[in-house]
Amino acid sequence: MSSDFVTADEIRDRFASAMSAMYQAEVPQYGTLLSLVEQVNRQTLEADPALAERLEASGEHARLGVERHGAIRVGTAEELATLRRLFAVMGMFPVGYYDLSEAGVPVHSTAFRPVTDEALARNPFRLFTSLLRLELIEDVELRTLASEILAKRDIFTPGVRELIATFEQQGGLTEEQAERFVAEALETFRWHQDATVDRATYERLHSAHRLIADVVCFRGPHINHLTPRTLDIDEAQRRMPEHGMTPKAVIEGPPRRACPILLRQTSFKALEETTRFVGDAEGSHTARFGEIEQRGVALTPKGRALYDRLLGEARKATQGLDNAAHQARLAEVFTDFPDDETTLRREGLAYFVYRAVDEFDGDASVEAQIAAGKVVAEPLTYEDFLPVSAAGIFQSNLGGEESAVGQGNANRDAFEAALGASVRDELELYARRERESLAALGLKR
Ligand code: OOG
Ligand code: NI
Repeated sequence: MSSDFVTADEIRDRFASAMSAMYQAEVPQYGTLLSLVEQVNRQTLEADPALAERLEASGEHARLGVERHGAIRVGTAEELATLRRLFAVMGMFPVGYYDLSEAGVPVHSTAFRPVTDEALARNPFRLFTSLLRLELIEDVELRTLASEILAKRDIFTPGVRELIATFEQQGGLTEEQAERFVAEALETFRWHQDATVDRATYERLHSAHRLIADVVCFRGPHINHLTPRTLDIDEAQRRMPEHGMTPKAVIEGPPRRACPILLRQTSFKALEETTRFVGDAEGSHTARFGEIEQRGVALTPKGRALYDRLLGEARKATQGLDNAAHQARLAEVFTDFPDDETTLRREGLAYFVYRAVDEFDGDASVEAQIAAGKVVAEPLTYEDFLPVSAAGIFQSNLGGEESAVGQGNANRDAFEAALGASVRDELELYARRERESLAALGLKR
């Protein structure tokens, strides 16, 4: 009797809010960040009623206050594959493949997230999930040591393992099971002050790469940040220091635009935290940080190619600049990117969904109906991540160190083998949503 089951959307919504509460208790600055973003969003909407109206109409306004993404890093294929099953309970599926070895970070990643319009509108909670690539560690002895340590831990509670299996057998969870599931699942992402290794081992792994120590030496994949969505990242970044947060040097991603594209992100530095090692030695570890993001329209492959080309050009010219100069230079380079919705749409640079605002018949061309005021095109929000930005965030929180760990070593097949499934193509998801919105209206482009 499927009607007795709690929906996946409901479980995800409860889990996201439990995760947010846990992170607020663990990292008080995150609470400060949330109120700052809330304040900026409120003021942005007050100052721009047209934006407010539009977010209301598209259903984005309702999700704004609950919208977060988080990030975790795991060490083994079994951990990743079990996470895939765990997230499926909450209607979150692996979307996209990100190769971070390109930037000297020995991981590859995907994002677990909801994929349908309804699910995204309800709560788009996403988790950027990275798998450590031990094969990129050159020192064989160290590699063996790391995998032996990882083999000894279980990052899941027996309870959550049981409930995942129950979900897979029943096709859903009852109210009582859902409640237990949220509580048990949360345990996996909790911060543990106690390391699983002695201090010498930690230091050995740490000196190979900070990230290796972070993944290998603890009992679980502590959530390392939770990111609220702001409507004005420049303003939020500007106000961070007033609230005791030191933002990273530059905002990642595209520059400020009239029609925001993709994703802009900034973070504040990780906190130094006391860690207790096996044998009782004390030390410190930087694991958690804060991040905010502003989301814009999803780009088509053509739009994305233009974005990547311009970002590459700007990169050469922005090395070492402070944020103001960096943004100014970026804005100059990006004048080659159209910045009005009509052009973005007509040139096939961005994805839109189409909605009828009045009855219409006759002409099946979408342009004709838009011109007649019968149909509106709304930009589809980008729900994913950007590898160059992610690398910048990783680096900022790894103390800015660059290392030569196996650069340019994408291996999607190995990632999918570990995951036990293939990742969905994010572009195909946007294209389908656009196509279906047109089909529902019986229109052609
Ligand atoms: C993930 C960094 C990437 C983002 O928003 O691009 C990321 C990590 O540090 O584990 O969160
Ligand atoms: Ni992030």
